[in-house]
Amino acid sequence: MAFAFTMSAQASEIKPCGPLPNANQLRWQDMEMYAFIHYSLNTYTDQEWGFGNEDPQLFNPSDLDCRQWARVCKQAGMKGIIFTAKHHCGFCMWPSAYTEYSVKNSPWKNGKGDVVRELADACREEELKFAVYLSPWDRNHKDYGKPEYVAYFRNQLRELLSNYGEIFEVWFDGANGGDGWYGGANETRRIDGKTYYDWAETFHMIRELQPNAVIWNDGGDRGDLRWVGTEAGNVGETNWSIMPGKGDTPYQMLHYGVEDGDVWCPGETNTSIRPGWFYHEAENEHVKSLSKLMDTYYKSIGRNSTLLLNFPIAPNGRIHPNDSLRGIAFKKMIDEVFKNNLVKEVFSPRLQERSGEVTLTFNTPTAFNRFLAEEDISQGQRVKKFSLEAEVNGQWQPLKDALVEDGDGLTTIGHRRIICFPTVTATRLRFKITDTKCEPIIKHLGVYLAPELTADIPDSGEKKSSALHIFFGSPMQMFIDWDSEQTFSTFRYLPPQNGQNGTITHYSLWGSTNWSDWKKLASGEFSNIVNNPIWQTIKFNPTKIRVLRFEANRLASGNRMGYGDIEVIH
Ligand code: FUL
Repeated sequence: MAFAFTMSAQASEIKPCGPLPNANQLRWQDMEMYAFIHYSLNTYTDQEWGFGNEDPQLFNPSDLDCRQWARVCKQAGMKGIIFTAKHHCGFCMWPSAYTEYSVKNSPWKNGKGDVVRELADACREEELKFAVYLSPWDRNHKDYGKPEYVAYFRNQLRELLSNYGEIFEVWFDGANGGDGWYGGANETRRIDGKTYYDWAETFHMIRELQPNAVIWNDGGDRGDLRWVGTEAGNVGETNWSIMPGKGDTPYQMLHYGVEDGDVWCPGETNTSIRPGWFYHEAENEHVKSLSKLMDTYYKSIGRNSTLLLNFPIAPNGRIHPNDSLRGIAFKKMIDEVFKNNLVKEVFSPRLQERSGEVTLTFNTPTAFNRFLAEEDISQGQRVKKFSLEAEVNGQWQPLKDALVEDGDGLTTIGHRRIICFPTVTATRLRFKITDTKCEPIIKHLGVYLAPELTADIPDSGEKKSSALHIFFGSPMQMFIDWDSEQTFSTFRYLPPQNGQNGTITHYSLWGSTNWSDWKKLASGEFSNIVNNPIWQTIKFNPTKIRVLRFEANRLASGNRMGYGDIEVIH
């Protein structure tokens, strides 16, 4: 195979182009994939958000093993772990000196344990980096909403950043749901997320205590990286690592970045390996399928983002085998896809000016279905648009990104861009940069043949619902949302297969395109579902929706809706 450049690649002075990443951001982006671990009292109350009054006595894992978490994450290809040191419920997983609401008042290790310490040590043993999530919202603390709480929050952050070695990222959740226990007040408290926490002061402290850490923040003061506006596991196919330095961050901005901003602020795609962030036994069969995880990989790391993949901890204190097996299979599949780069030559061209072009020539017709390109982001993000063409039987044919519905999807490259398309057998591949902010600097190209994956493997534990983004608004209300509007006409519900607890007997189904105007699609009864718990099919007029709301109006027993599987059909 040979390269042919239509533009010469000579070393001229590199001209500056927009904001540049700093050393911390570059190091962080190179981590590519790292784990989230969600573990707290919620694990023992089967909740996603604790109210703040849950009893610390519930925290008594029989077999807590942070080394198992670290080993699983390492084998799943994760380069580090971010741990929920304190979630919204306020329970601290380390014995903070500033509260009694922590592991020190739990039966685990007679109150002498420290999960943050054990995990930090385990990460070091496995050569993983370590980081902390500290929820600014605290539904336990009596002073939440007053200045005293902000001092408390900073004290806790100081403990975490001073006592556990090097921290690679500090993660602040933007959620502020309002109601909570708040020391017994049991009320709704609203704060102004932009001013209440005085982030500038907190950031200053972080820079002092952990100068190599990157800061996550989703609004107000700009951190070093940004949320991508969804927890479904994808960022926009156009993804600029650039943001305005100030002001609000609407969804579009979080999801796509901006072409002309003044700060470097790349996206981090966070999602869970199962529907919830915390462990729920009812989700054991809903661990995301391999094809769904690969889809997430292409739509995060393959779109100039990092991937923060969550592994919940089960009540016994370990990662459940379904999650660990799937995580490890995910890493094996990534290795399999990228093991043989068909671009053999060492590649270091600087495609000049605004129309750089490379033609890769294969000696014999060669099959491939993935294209990869990387910009040298230390010099900024430059490429706006490119094209790909394959020469098949002497004819040039355009390739488009199969994971994008509208257009060809060939916009922006950044740290890494991966384009997936159906297998072609071609003699040449032409990569052309068609629009760029300034002289493009491409540092790496790859062409691969990935194995085909079926979306679902029957009876292997891979569920149809694992391809959906599902979450619960309440124990009786489930939401399913998509990135864009889709037309559906059928909803299918498989009740829990291990007893009637949570089985829905009466339901209503609603659709919306904007989360505020809801159209009733259907309501009724699932007849005989208790005696015969099989798939139930609801048909409705084809309707354009972005989000579905499935409500349980009555359950056969229990007080939380359950499901074996869900399917939504066009
Ligand atoms: C969200 C939180 O409310 C969830 O519980 C979870 O921690 C997720 C990572 O961020 O905003």
